[in-house]
Amino acid sequence: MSESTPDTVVRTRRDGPVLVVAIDHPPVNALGQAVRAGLLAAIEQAGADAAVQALLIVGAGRTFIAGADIREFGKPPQPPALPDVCNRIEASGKIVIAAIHGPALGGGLEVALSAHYRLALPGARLGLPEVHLGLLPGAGGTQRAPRLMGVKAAAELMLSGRHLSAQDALAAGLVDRLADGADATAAGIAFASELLAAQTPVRRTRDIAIADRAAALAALDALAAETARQSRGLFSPLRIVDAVRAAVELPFDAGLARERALFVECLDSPQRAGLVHAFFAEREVAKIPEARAAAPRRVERIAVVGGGTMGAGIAVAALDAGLPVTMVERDAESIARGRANVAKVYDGLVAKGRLTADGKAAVLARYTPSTSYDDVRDADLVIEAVFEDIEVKKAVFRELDGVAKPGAVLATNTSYLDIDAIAAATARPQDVIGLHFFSPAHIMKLLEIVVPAKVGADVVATAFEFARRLRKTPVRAGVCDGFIGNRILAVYKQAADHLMEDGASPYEIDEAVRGFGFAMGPFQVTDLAGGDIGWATRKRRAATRDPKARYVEIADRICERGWFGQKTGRGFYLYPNGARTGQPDPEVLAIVDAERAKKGIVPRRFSADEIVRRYMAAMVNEGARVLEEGIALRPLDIDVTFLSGYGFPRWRGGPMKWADMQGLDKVLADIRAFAQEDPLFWQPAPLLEKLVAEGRSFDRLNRSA
Ligand code: 3H9
Repeated sequence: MSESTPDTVVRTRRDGPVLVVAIDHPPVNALGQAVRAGLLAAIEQAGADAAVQALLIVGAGRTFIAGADIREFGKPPQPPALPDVCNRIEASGKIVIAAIHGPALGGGLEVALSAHYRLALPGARLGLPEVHLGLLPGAGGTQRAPRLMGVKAAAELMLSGRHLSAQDALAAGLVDRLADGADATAAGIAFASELLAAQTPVRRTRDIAIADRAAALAALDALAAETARQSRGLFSPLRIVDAVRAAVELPFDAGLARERALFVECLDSPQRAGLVHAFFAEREVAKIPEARAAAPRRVERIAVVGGGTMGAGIAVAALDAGLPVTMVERDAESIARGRANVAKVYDGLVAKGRLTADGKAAVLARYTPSTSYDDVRDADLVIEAVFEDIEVKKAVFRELDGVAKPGAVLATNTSYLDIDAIAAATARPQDVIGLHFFSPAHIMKLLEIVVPAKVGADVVATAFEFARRLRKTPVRAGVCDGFIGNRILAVYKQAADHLMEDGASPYEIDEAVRGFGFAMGPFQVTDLAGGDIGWATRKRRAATRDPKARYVEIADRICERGWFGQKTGRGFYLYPNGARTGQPDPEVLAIVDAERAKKGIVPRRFSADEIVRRYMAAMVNEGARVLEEGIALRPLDIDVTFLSGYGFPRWRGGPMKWADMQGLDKVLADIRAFAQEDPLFWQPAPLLEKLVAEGRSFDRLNRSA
């Protein structure tokens, strides 16, 4: 991108009286400095050339313009600024037309709104998604969109960040005309010729008056109240409402100035840094060495072994991606349950009116239940999702080894177990990989792709390609107990248990963690997942646990009573009459007190801030260990794991980005202070100490990987 010059990224050519201005800046025609300069030069060129009567702006490739160049945010601004370019386009004395054939997003749509006329082709997608990056439209979008589509509709478009189709954009008033086909230049020239023939004058969006200001302001008040309730600490949504309010209350230029001031506030906010990090990290995760080294194998048919909640969720995810799925269970009763688990998902969609009965039948026609392993013969990929027990899994893989065709990828959905050992149960360890889905598997975005020692690079590449087809977010992980996510979870969960035993109630801990931005606290998560799951893991680990390590027994006491959370009506919380939201339980507090007394612990108070600092320090410290052991390739892989699978607040960018923004020295200082009480649990990770000593950040490791 750095070699781009204005004349290479913005090309102009004359077609009769029309100057065609084509933005050609792969991959997505983002409005970097050279593109902005090129657009400005094109406007000047048109103004100076008497033969030019109209300008047509088009985008080369699949995109019209994807918006401002996100990589430039946080760096010193380089002129010309986008708002100035947009104002200059609008001020043109010759008519300007934008012909949109693909995504016109953010600044890209703002360029189009500055044009005098807009044409959309079938592939067009129009939106102002800046809110997802912690921003607001900063090149006139908050002032021009309300003038074209109405104040309420414009504010809702910006607050949701959603994209409009060509049809919807026409109905909303954002475009003037639809055209068929995919050739925006030809359609645009035809439209321009028509406008010129009719001697259509320039039509500037800024000159459109906003109708019924009182109603518009009332609508904005209602939106502001709703946004304040729903945006859970997000910074930019309320500023969006303020900027749109300026469009109603102020003259156009004063409105632009207000928009600019609010945009800069958002640009400078740590939330913007976190959200932009998340945007790029989610795209970087798929860039792994194996994908560069090998081509994926073909996957046309898949088989799932196991029809429980996980197996059914995986089957649905694959069916939704258009793949035929065979599900194998050991007997008629189990396969009937598996089939019911799959059908239940589609019945739910039919009940909500999101799928027709015919649509359901069409999907289920691709689903084949079976009680015979012979039916996996044709599968290109087999995913095992049976009971979480190493001997059971090995037996399944031995069986698969006997029937699967040569070259089939054999995947296990284990969340903790040793995949090298599972692979060794077959004569083809090069084909065995981990695909760790998260429950519910057809909804959760995260897919940990776990890479055992002997697996072939092409199998890893196949798994990433499969994730892409399923529209999952894949993260590459190495083999260890819990891989990236559950391994780190186990450690910060222990920090939460220590806090509980030392004096904070589970309810205070959950509240502090929610205050940080997580959707749920750790004890709510335990209740939702089922306390018995963690209990089984703790029992499994009991034999290998360091006898000197601190072990909190409170959760065991709760499980011993059969209180496994929501599904049993009580866990850490009470769920009377099947309630989904729990209530604090005085009996749980009594159990906590009794356990403290047993160990002679005198409870002390923890502020919400201290709870969060301990919780996060444990997460970051274990994250650093996961990195130095090579379980995660880069810090960003840990960030994406937590953003897409563990409810980590997106605007904080992920745990490692959060640590960078705090300052790694501060996080390390906390760990050292906590180590005064428990030096075994709070041993600083050597990588964290090294980075602090060298004055480096996790982000530096992202860039050097
Ligand atoms: C804005 O406009 C602010 C203004 O209001 C005010 C300014 C003053 N910049 O997603 P993909 C890269 S804020 C730089 O995989 P797809 C992306 O990282 C902006 N780079 O493709 C990837 O790079 P790589 C508002 C960008 O086909 C490559 O392009 N706009 C940008 O699945 C391909 O991306 C948005 O928020 C960018 N703006 O989807 C739109 N966009 O190959 C953000 C993408 O090295 N973009 N890249 O990994 C999108 O939503 C999708 O990229 C898009 C294409 C739908 C366009």
